[in-house]
Amino acid sequence: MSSDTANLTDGFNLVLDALRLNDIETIYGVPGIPITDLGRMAQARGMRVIAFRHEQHAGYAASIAGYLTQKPGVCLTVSAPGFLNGLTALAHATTNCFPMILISGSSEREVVDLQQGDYEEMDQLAVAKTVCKAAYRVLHAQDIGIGVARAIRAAVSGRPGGVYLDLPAKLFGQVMDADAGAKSLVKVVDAAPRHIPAPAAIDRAVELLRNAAKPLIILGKGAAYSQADNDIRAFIEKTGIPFLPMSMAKGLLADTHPLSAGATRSLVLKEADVVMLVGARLNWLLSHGKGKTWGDAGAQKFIHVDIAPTEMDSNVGISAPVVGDIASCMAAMLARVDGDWRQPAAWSGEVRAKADANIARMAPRLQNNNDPMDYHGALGALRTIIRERPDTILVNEGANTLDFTRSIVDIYQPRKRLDVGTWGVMGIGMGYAIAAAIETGKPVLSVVGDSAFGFSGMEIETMCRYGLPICVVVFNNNGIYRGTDVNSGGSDPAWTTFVKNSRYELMAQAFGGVGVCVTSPSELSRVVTEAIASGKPTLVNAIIDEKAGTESGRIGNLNPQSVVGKKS
Ligand code: OXT
Ligand code: ADP
Ligand code: MG
Repeated sequence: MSSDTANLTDGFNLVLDALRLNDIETIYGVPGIPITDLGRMAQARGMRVIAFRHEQHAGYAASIAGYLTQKPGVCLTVSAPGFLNGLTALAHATTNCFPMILISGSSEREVVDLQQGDYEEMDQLAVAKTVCKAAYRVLHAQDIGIGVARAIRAAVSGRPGGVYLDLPAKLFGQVMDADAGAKSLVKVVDAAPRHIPAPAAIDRAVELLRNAAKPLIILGKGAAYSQADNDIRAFIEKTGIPFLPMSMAKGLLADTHPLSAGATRSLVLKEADVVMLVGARLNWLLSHGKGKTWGDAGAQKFIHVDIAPTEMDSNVGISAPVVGDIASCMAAMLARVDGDWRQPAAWSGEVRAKADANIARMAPRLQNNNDPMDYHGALGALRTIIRERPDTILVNEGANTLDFTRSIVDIYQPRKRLDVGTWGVMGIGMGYAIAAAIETGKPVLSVVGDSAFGFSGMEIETMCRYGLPICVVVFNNNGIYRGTDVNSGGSDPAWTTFVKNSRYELMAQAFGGVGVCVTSPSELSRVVTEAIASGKPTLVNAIIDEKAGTESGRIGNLNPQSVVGKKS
């Protein structure tokens, strides 16, 4: 630094100072004008900058980093097209209640607002506002501290979500006195304040549960996010109430726990008389709390534990709303479980018996060593691997690949299953796997359909470049749902199919990783075990019988049907 700039700071430095002051040390992104030097300077300071091949995957990485750490994951992009690529992930973070900040460089306000055709011109702030929890723009270097503080607080407080921070190119070069700059920074105090539930709300909920004959606790990813693992487990074990985990809440208590109703979902949803939702919304994944899934009669009473008051009564009336942060709510409820709590033994016995019968029925199918594999044989092998290495993080996307993995592969520890979430989105695979490895240092096993993989496959290079301990298993059945579709109207391939016998494993080899093709469960087991033990970035092309899947997996009922039929 020359002597005439020694007492100065600038926008570049202030942005990084503000992030570091708030313990944000990792940035996911893609470089380019006007943020390339920001990334270089972050690296020079020892921050981790994880550069992806496409902003969407950097964004998904940031979103799941937020979920895993309770700190906002940061994604950094260039203006207009880079910003738009990151925006899908920002919307995804908001929809899934993950804290994330999308920071995008933007073009010059004066030119953008007069629509004079600047480089990558776009009113990014206006576009972002529609899909995130909050959006801010900083125009002056002295406001960077406040802008970053507001973004952090908005992302993690209350219901977590995505926040957009717009930083115009000119801001980065703005200089100011270094002391004044340091003073302008804000260390956010108590970014996610506890929301203590009202005692009367706890009374109401506990009374309902105490008097229920067939109570059920549904755990959602909000419960997993809250990291109230011990109190949630203690509450369930002390009350003896069966629990049903939503997919990303699997492992909060082990799937093999005697009170787990995961293997008898339809029975418990139909029969329960009091249902307590903890960090799970009554959205499509729970059939909106009504209809056939719930036994049609609408006889259940609901207790809903959630930080968002407006979530109450969203789909059905809630008899006992408990509004607060889950850690505070569960601590308060646990304190109310006394020695004379009567556990619903007849009900939990009924649930266990049905779950055990379903598990026993599935068991023989998981042992098969068919070549080519079906989903059960392949997942039977992977299930054993996770049982032996329960600290492994499982990332999962696809249709059949998703649904079979969810029910077959048991999870034993909290926040060890990451999947497509509220939107059922394809493309989270590589971003999630990379962030999970970076943020936790644990091995990652990513089980993805061949279609799902295609959405983020180029990030295999990112995985290899950073040498991450990720094993990606592509379930290759030559297509979306199945590989057998035919186009009845011409010579083009059916639009659900891919090139048959594609050599996905070569993609890892191309970038110096390990790439292997397997056709039987025993080979799959050997190769994945080796990959996890070695920690080497690996891609396994697992050939699955192309006839084995079904249309849309378990949610085929959501496909609209034509009453008219095909017309040529
Ligand atoms: O009790 P019952 O009898 O009901 O039984 C249940 C459990 O009790 C029992 N069970 C068990 N039995 C024995 N043992 C054990 N351990 C056990 N555990 C459970 O099993 C059943 C089922 O249990 P489950 O799963 O808990 O219950 P259920 O009824 O299924 O739960 C309902 C739901 C809704 C909660 C659940 O189904 C769910 O979570 N579903 C999520 C579905 C989802 O999100 N799917 C992804 C989207 S599909 C589609 O949209 C796709 N696209 C379009 C597209 C997307 N999505 N995104 C973008 C950006 N663009 C386009 C595409 C392109 S999928 C897709 C690609 C697909 O192709 P791939 O090649 O990737 O994948 P393949 O299909 O493999 O080819
Ligand atoms: P799932 O898909 O697993 O059912 P959802 O995403 O539908 O879960 O629901 C998550 C819910 O958890 C959201 O309604 C959100 O407001 C809530 N939530 C997230 N974090 C907390 C927290 N710390 N305390 C209370 N509620 C939370
Ligand atoms: Mg497929």
